[in-house]
Amino acid sequence: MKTDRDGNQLWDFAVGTSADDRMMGLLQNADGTYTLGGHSSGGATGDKSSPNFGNKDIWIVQVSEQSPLTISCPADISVANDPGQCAAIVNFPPPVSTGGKGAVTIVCTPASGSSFPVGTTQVSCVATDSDGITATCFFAVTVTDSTPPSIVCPPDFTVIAPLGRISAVVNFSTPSAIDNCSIAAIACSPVSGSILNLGTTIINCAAIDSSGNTATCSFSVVLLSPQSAAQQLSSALGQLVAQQILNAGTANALTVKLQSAIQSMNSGNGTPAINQLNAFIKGVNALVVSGRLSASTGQALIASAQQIQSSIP
Ligand SMILES: [Ca+2]
Repeated sequence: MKTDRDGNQLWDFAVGTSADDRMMGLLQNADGTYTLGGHSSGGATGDKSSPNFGNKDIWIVQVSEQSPLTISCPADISVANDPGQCAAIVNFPPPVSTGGKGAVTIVCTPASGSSFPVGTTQVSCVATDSDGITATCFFAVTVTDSTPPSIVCPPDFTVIAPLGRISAVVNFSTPSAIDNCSIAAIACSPVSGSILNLGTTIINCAAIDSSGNTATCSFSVVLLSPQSAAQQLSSALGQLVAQQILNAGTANALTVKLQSAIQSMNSGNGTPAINQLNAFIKGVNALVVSGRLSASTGQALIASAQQIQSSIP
């Protein structure tokens, strides 16, 4: 220990082993350091790295009154992620060091300006003086994912309920979702495979990322009775007339077949309805073959009629 003339402590310093160590003399050197001489009966313990060579080994120790090396880290940092990244480039002020001998270098790991992943990263900073003495401090960099996912719902669609039913099981594909980090869950309400009633049902879907940010989308499912589907097909024929793609007489011959099918279905007679829809399909085919209807338009009408047929048990 060194004190000033008034007995105030200026610094203290301890060196020794776990055994009996004694300081026998002290010299102040011209460079401000001190040389301590003494003997020790201790082995390789404490500050001594060599084994004991006899009863009392001579020690010569040089100490300086250099103030101890300290390092002070910046405060913890919290930032949002960089756009589109599950990370952020974070710059932080350099730590401040005091004391030590000679030039002091400070190295932080990770360095300022590094890309920090979402989450909390511990940064360690080490100050090293010219004697190789080090001091270390730590602080935390927390990057928060504030970017919600992107979600895309399936397109709206129409399905036909089984003849005579007011509801049906409806399946649909899961929405697609992407995120700058990762998607934790995608869910829809009602879920795919639910029993939906006739009419329009809005399906609401949401994606949540691993940080709890959410995105939503919705789509509609229209559940038609086969009669309603046949009526829509009948309306489609009317539009073809309005667009002068079909003449009224030709369209009417097809409409009559659809109306017969509707009446049969209203009476709960499935087989005649299937036959009347077959007659409709045959009529459309004849128009395509004779070139009075394009193949694509004809195929669309036939596909609709077949869809209605498939809903008749
Ligand atoms: Ca995100």
